[in-house]
Amino acid sequence: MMAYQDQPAGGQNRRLVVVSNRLPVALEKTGDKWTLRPGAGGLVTALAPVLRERGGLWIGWSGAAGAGDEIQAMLDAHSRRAGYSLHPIELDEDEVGGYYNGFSNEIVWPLFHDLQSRCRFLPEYWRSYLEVNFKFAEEVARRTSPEDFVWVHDYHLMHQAFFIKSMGVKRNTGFFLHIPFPAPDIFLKLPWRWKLIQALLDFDLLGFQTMRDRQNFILCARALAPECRVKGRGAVVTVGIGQREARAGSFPISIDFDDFAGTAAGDKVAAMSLDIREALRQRTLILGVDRLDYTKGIPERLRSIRTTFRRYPDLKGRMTFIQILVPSREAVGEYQDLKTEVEQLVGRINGEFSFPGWVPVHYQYRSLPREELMAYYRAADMALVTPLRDGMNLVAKEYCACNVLGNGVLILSEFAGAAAQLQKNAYLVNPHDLEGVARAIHRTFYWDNAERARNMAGLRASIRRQDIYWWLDSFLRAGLSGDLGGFPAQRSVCFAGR
Ligand code: ADQ
Repeated sequence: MMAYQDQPAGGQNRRLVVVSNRLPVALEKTGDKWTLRPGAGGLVTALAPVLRERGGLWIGWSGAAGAGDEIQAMLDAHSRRAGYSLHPIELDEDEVGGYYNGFSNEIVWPLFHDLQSRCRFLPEYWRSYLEVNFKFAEEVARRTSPEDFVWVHDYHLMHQAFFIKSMGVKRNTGFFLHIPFPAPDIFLKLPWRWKLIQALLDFDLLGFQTMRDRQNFILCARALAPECRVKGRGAVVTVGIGQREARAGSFPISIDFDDFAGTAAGDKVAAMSLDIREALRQRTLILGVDRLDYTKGIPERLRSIRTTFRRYPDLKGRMTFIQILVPSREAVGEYQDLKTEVEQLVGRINGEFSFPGWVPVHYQYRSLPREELMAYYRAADMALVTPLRDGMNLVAKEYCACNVLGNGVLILSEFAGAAAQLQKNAYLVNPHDLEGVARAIHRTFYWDNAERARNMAGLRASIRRQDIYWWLDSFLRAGLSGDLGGFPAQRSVCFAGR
């Protein structure tokens, strides 16, 4: 019999409990020995002070199978240093196959990015997803008290509130979806659509990246239950079906602007950035930075670059495109095929256009150290951020924050969540429209300094104003008290044109 803490734990008022698929650390085995590397992403950096202050807890899969006591000892030592606890969930091979590789990455990931033809709707994936969600929920119930705020992250764990409730345990729960929520035409393909909508409505607060995602969620709920109620207007509304009721809002995630801008302005990054520019002989540098993923539109982007040089020969020899890809999901066949496709395209484009002293496309397949990545951002005259669909896309924001000279150009897909916030000063494109993207590159290549400076200043001001701390504060305020004073509703994106 499990012991749930249904009485408030003394002195632990409203702890923050974060639940995510992975713990914010990387565990690696070299020979017989495990090592732990703390996570360095924006989410961990932003959450760490709140977790420390409130005496928080982070629950997630350790990513390391069969390590047992050794891992726990390392996590305990890390917890003491970090000032909040890490609690690992162990998953066996079948669970990883069904819940993670299967349901999460072969169903939800493609479906929610509008790529339903890539989905494998296997019933065994669904069963495994439920079992693992139940396993997580049991730990959450066991390790938390009714006073805590339980904040669940992302599409792997959409059934947390449902299972916590079905155990008869009362918790204040919030959920943030980092990826898009699809429109009904797409979502309704999911065989377990009704169960998923109901499970999401078991959370107290649902956070989406954009108004469009929240609207899609409401449209899907209405399509399945015409009696669905929506109360209120603005940033957070209440959505209910029968006994279930959740508040739903849009909370666009961001980056630690000051940290990126400060480091990028420093001497080390400045020197590295100069080296990059000199190596390219001061040609205009256009940059793409992505995790290798089919949602990021990388082959489409390369085809747009090819179209640019075919259509606008005046740019030949004057512009270099650098594409940096961080390896991701390397064991999955589809990702290996994508890597091959990208490499073949790079080869073909360089074969078609290169001449002595100029190679149009430079390609790197590796994870870059933070300062090196910032040096590329700082050096780039233009960033080409053209996902086919993206929850937010932090690369777009990181690029602007690092553009400390204020003369860069952001060409941004209208299907990235970031477009809703940045549309005024980014050049929006449809990533499927190769000629449209080529036109955007050609036009912005000739933008004068004043136009570049005006737009970049607008982009940087907007990202600075709504940074990761603003995001965190908005979500926690909505989750803990419902107080949303001063939190404006987000605009929806205007498309580039017909
Ligand atoms: P991702 O799909 O991973 O995140 P994104 O928001 O672009 O996408 O973040 C990628 C991160 O990887 C960035 O912080 C970037 O700096 C880093 N990165 C990329 N290439 C790199 C390289 N070669 N070397 C080192 N680092 C590299 C998901 C959703 C997004 C959403 C985020 C946050 O898919 O839509 O914005 O979560 O909610």
